[in-house]
Amino acid sequence: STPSRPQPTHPLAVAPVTAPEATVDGFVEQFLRNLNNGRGVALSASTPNDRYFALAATVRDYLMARWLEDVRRQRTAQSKGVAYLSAEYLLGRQLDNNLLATGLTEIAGEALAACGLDIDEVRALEIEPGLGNGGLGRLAACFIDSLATMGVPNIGYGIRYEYGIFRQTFVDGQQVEQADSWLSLGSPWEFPHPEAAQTISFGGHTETYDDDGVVRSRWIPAWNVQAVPHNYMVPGYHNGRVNTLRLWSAQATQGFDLRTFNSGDYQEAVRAQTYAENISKVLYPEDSTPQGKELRLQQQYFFVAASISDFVNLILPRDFDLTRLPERVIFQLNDTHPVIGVPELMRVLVDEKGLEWDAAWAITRECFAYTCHTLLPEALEVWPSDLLGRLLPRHLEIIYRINDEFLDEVRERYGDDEDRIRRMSIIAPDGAVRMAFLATVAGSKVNGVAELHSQLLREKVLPDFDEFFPGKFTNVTNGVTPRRFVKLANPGLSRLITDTIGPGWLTDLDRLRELEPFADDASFRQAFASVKAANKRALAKTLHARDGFTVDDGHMLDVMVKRLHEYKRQTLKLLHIVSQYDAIVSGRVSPAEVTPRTFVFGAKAAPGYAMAKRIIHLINAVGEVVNSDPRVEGRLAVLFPPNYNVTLAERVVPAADLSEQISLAGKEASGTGNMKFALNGALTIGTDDGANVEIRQLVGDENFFLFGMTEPEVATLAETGYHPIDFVRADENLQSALDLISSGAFSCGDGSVFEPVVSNLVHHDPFMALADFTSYAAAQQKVDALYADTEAWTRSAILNVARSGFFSSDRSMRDYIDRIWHTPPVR
Ligand code: 73E
Repeated sequence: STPSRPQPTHPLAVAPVTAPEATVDGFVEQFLRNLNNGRGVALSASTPNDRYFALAATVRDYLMARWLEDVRRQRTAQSKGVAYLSAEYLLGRQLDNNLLATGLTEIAGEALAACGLDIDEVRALEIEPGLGNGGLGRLAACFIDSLATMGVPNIGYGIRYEYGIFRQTFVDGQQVEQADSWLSLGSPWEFPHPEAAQTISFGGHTETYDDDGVVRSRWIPAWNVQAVPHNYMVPGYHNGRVNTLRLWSAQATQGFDLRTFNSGDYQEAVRAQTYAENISKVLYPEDSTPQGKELRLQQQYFFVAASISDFVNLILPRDFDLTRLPERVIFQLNDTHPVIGVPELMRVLVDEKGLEWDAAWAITRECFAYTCHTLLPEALEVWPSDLLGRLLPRHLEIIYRINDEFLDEVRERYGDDEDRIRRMSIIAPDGAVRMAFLATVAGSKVNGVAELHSQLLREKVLPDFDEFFPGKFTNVTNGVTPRRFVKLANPGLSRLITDTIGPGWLTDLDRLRELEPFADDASFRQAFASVKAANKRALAKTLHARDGFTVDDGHMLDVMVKRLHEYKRQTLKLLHIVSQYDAIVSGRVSPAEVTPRTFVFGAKAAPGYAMAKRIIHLINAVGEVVNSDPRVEGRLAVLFPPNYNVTLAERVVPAADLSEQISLAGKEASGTGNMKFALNGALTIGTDDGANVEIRQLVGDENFFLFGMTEPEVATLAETGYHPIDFVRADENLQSALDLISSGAFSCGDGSVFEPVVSNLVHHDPFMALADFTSYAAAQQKVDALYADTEAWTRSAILNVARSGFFSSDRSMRDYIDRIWHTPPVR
């Protein structure tokens, strides 16, 4: 039943919602009101958590009027919006970002000071919502920031995991995972609406029935759960716009079974509830690997079905003509995780709304677009048909029909080319459903995330589809939000930029080009270098407080932060560190000849990825030995702060001198850390992979340290047969670095500890780290040479900043709008 609409008579009740006054007094008043009325405490009796909540609530209050207005506008306007479907949003802390968006940072600081509080202490209490694994989830967060800032109507849909990405600790150098109970103290940023829950069904069977002479199919599900929306504000930067992020939480349809409970079987009484609520319990801690788990498919369907129903049944007007759905929405599929939405929209249109199959298919094909984020063939999701059929029987039927009709079209075009039909079938020979194929057939567009990636996607992963669907494939190179990753993370650089080129660049990042001439200005270089030095000191302070580390002032900061994966090649970096250490301790070079460097690693390994965990152990072991060996004379240090996350990234990125982007060419789809570093004035040492290619093109060869095989060279080597041992024999530094590890130098003399890592490299080396070692070491020598010339280095660093404006996620959003979404131009 529809709730009755209120009929207000009081003038206040019909007036638009207003924000508190944007003054220190106004802020203090609102803050105290939130503390007293919201938390039920007096200032004098408040805990730090009370203050954090009251501060967050106050910032929210300033955004509320705009949010309500934007929600209203987006409902009444008949314009097309973007519904971004993503299983991950790696948001980072909200307080600072929302203060920045509202322009209240200074007022809030003064207001809290007037209450006798230090805003920095309050701010430090925020636990970031780690609802993502890495780049893919962080990209989604950057995109919704950009859309709000550009004033593009958008709703982000995802899952409110009760536990986000695990908290990483090290015990004896080994990764130990802890649950990320980010909600244990509550979350001040979310608005739960249990009354607006959607019912999501699973299991059961299908049956056919006669609908006025037409045979139709319907789904008789076996069980269901409630999807409870939790709304988050997504404020634009200084534009008064606020979009919505809607994350779904699973709740049991019925609470617990009272009769069973009273009979004494407590566990049985809550079994169904526990089962249902497990769906949104925890984020899968995988990155770039498929996870063929039933619960994961449940999660995917759960949030996608809730989101589609939300849009179709609640956001659209009741009498909306669904044949016009493509005029109102584009569902952007963030990788294959939400692709089950394709058969779900078909089911809604055909089974629930009574549309004809062909009409529904025409609508569906226009309403979806698919972004692929990987090239690793093993990372393309497939669902065994028995699993899919058990959990979602009607969807499997729909997928079969989509596939049958698609393969008919293929036959029509190519005749009985059975080989091609087998290659292109959405259903694999073993019966599994290939979700990337389904997304490609259904999507109006398919995009990769960097030029090289999109090219390889077309040529190597989906060539038959590229031929079959001319014009369907496109590229949108990733980007990052400069609000969080320049302005918030690097206030010193931001101030220097504004002092130099004036304001406005933060929403028009190409304007960084105006910094170019200042690369030749000695006083600007000096100011730039002192910002970098201050950022390094700030990082040193953070790492000292957080992990007890000391960072030497004079060191180059050489940083590799990203998920631990063999294709990213943390081992390549590590072998180079070991070889430098080896050169010192064996007396081949004196410490004085070595450029003082601190190597910073940050990386989580998927809990089930044994090799990745061993590599983490090895990095820590090498650090322990190198850092304490007096023969090194403090010239080299290896720091591996645990639990790298967005909050730490905001400290590490602005402090870095050198950015390590050293994946095997053809494996890293794009990378986005690479962009963050370049924008903050780090130079990149990198392969010709992912977005590195575009970074190098833009910043110029002379401001980028390129090394390693190109993708075609990698392909040729793989074809002709790769024998890592040949490369070991050809480089004695490499040989002795490997020998040193094998000798037990980093494992108390016990060579067996890291033997699996060494033998995997020497005998298999699936990502060809050894083949690129010599070239990598040579590039590192060039790094040392340039670093020795402080002025030249700073000049290059400035040019990296000036030429990286392209990597704003605002530009990515413009490209999506132009090439894929065709949403109306931004006002
Ligand atoms: O190259 C990155 C890319 O920059 C890629 O590895 C990453 O997405 C980033 C953003 O486009 C990515 N993550 C995943 N696949 N590609 C993934 C796969 C399964 C689960 C979680 C994440």
